[in-house]
Amino acid sequence: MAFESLSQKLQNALKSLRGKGKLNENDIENAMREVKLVLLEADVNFKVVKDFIARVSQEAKGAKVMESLSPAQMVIKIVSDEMARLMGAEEANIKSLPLDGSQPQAVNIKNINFAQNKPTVIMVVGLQGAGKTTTAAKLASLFRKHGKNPLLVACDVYRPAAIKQLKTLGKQLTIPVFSVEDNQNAPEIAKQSLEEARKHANDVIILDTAGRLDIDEELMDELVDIRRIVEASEVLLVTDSMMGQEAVSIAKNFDERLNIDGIILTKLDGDARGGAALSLKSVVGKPIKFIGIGEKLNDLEIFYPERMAKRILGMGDVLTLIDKAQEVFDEKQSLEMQSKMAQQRFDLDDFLVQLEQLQKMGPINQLVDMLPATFNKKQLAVTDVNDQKFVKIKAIIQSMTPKERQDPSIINGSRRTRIANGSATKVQDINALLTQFEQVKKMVKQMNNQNKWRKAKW
Ligand SMILES: Nc1nc2c(ncn2[C@@H]2O[C@H](COP(=O)(O)OP(=O)(O)OP(=O)(O)O)[C@@H](O)[C@H]2O)c(=O)[nH]1
Ligand SMILES: [Mg+2]
Repeated sequence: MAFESLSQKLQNALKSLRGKGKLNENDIENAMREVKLVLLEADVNFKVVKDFIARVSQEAKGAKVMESLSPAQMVIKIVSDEMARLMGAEEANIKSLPLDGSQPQAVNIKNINFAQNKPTVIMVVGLQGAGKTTTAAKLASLFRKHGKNPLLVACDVYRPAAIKQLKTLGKQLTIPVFSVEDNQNAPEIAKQSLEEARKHANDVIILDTAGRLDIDEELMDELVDIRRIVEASEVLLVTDSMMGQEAVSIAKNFDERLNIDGIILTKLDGDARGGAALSLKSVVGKPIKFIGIGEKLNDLEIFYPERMAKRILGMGDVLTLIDKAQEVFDEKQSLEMQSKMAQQRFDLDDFLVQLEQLQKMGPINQLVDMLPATFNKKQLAVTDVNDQKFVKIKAIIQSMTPKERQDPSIINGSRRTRIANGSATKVQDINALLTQFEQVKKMVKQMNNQNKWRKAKW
């Protein structure tokens, strides 16, 4: 997951506080000294660390914490809140999903300034190889999921390969790409794209711009020109999280010239240390709006500071998990499933549907990282099936009679042999599948209970 080492070390640094009935100032100072080292090691800006430690220490030494029954928990909460603040929580970029179980609004990307009565123009800028082109395509796909009709525009005119790359991505997504061959005037292409968008009723225009190895005046002038001509609603800087403090100074530079609106931090699936994410907001003053978490076109998440802080501290990020589930799971189907679960009627057909949907949510290890450390993560491993295994499971279930699928308890020895023969598998495979089914049944029940509890709490 993102920031794995930072996450591990921070949790270790705070571990010493656990199990203590009461905390004194010394305990807190010792823990904070460790937290400070961990943050510096993660390449967080020195001044940012200093202020952070001062704020957390002051709050943690307050009477409320010292006298509370679970002081360690309270300190961890303070660290989490302050970390969220570092990453921009104060602005509450985006409203979270409704917690009462109601469906979110069609467009909940509240961190984007969508223009009224005209297409919203979003400029994607950044240095070479930061991930601009990929991110432009990912953004288009995300906006479409939220009911928009995007147009991608190739403004990186210096390399023919750049235009081709964007076109290929557009094709994969079936999202239109506007380009003008043999024209090296990026501002003019940007201008023409407004007309194109009007013609095709595109309400969001995403401009993929050229990168350079270093900040250079010529590029900045061009970007300033484009921004002015198209009256961009959003200038989003794409920057590589692996670059640490370097990413922060790049952002500062871009902001001084272009007055950026936000930052998209890419490659968080790599082993970035966390320094960029934790310093950007304080140093540059602009929020991180999205994060790139992989090379695939749906590997882009809206950035929620609170959720990220919780993930880093091992407190889980159940909300993102629910977001992902909502993208994949058909609502009606989910409700049906829930009612079946409640009545203990979850059968093997449902099991197959669940497995299929879980697979669509992404790799299991990405999901496991979002669960609180207290969750029995081993249980989830039973749902970790690759395509090959899935085909086998499907064949087995399809070789059962409807009655067997509804009530697997009737599947005795001779039925097992028949099913194995019918699906070209072994009796052991049938046994394994039935055990797995029982485990998933238990897990879904546990999740359901947690869900009920969550709804009741809020
Ligand atoms: N792992 C990972 N790779 C990413 C991510 N975002 C982009 N990449 C990869 O980074 C490489 C560069 O991405 P591009 O989108 O071409 O970068 P660019 O900024 O447009 O590059 P130039 O146009 O050459 O300036 C590609 O191989 C992408 O697949 C991410 O979030 N995670
Ligand atoms: Mg590019």
